[in-house]
Amino acid sequence: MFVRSVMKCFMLHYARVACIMLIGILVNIMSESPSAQDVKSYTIVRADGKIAIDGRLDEKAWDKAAEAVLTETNTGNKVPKKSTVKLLWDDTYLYFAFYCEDPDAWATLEKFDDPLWGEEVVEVFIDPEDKEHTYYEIEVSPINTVVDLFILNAGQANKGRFTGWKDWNMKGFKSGVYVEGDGKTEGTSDTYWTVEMAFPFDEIWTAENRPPQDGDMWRINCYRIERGKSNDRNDDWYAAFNPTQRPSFHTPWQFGKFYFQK
Ligand SMILES: [Ca+2]
Ligand SMILES: [Ca+2]
Ligand SMILES: [Ca+2]
Ligand SMILES: [Ca+2]
Repeated sequence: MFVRSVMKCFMLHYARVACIMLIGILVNIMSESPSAQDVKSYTIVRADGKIAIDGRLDEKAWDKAAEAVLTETNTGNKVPKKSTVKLLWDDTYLYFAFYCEDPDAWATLEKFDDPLWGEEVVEVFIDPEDKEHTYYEIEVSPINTVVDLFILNAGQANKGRFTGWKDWNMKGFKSGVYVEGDGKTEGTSDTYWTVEMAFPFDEIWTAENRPPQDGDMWRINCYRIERGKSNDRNDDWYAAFNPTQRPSFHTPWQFGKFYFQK
């Protein structure tokens, strides 16, 4: 009886020690490599036929592309209005198609390289190297104003501090916007706006292969900023392909994984 209870005591003790060790290992994994957590992935298929970059997503080629739903940037929760993105590629371009359901699209900034992030916009961040320190940022507004930057990011250990090189321009970049409604004027009754973008592979300097090879993976995130009324910041919301889990889009360690498929 005594032996059995001593054995039981030992077993309980070791079970407890094993449990504490396991928790310790888990805490270590979580604190040492938070970037190892899974991010969303997407397979980019080839475009069959030509895509006219006019903002209208009526090419047959777009039917083949998977539709990814953008969710709230911090939390990954559903956003109030349908917000989606699709991608395709051919030997010359990487294509994006955004759909933004919007009861009132508006924009005031009209000059190339204006700071569009203060208004309604869709954005694409591309890090082909997967090193989380440099990436291309391009934004397009409902009136097809464009701003492009090359970003240097200090990385997760430095809280994603970054600086943007705005004088850099992506030569040959094309975009088109279609608005069901009035994308310029605030206060109108609109339905949605759609955006097409074409990134020439020749300008993506940091990519190992241009065009990419079958199976190549690039880190990319796609965003939408919805600002409701221009004089009220309380109705703003932010959507992302992969949630950044903080109030910043500049989190290259949270970009999605996009695979090129031939
Ligand atoms: Ca089109
Ligand atoms: Ca809007
Ligand atoms: Ca409007
Ligand atoms: Ca620029």
